[in-house]
Amino acid sequence: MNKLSFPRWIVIFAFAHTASLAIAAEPVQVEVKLSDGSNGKMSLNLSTSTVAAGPVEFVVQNQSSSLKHEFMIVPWTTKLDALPYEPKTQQVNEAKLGAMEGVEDLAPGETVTTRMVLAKGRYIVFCNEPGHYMASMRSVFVAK
Ligand SMILES: [Cu+2]
Repeated sequence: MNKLSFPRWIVIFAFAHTASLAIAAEPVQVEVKLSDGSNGKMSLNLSTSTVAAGPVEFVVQNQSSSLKHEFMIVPWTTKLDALPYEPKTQQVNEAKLGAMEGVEDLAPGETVTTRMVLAKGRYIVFCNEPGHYMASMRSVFVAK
């Protein structure tokens, strides 16, 4: 082995290490507002519906004064209203979904920050308290 090859390898490794730290330190931040306003109309609003694939930080705020809400995210390529649904419980059947993540049961007024790494793709975000998915607490989310 010649003397130059070892130091070169160290330099390349250091660059790769620095790059990964920079990405991990600055996830994209998305604000999520869960609401059932004064007229009782439920909504799930996102500050943006498209981010770069990679680390994402969701700041999830339950703005309700009386109801629990939640924020779930699942990879989904077809229609917004086509998640597997159980009319009996009025909920999306989570057992039939694959890789779902999120925050369950936020109390009224509670804010929770959750971080995850999203692969490139199309997702649906929704609230799965009984009746809320069908009451339009759902939205398309894309990681490019
Ligand atoms: Cu809800």
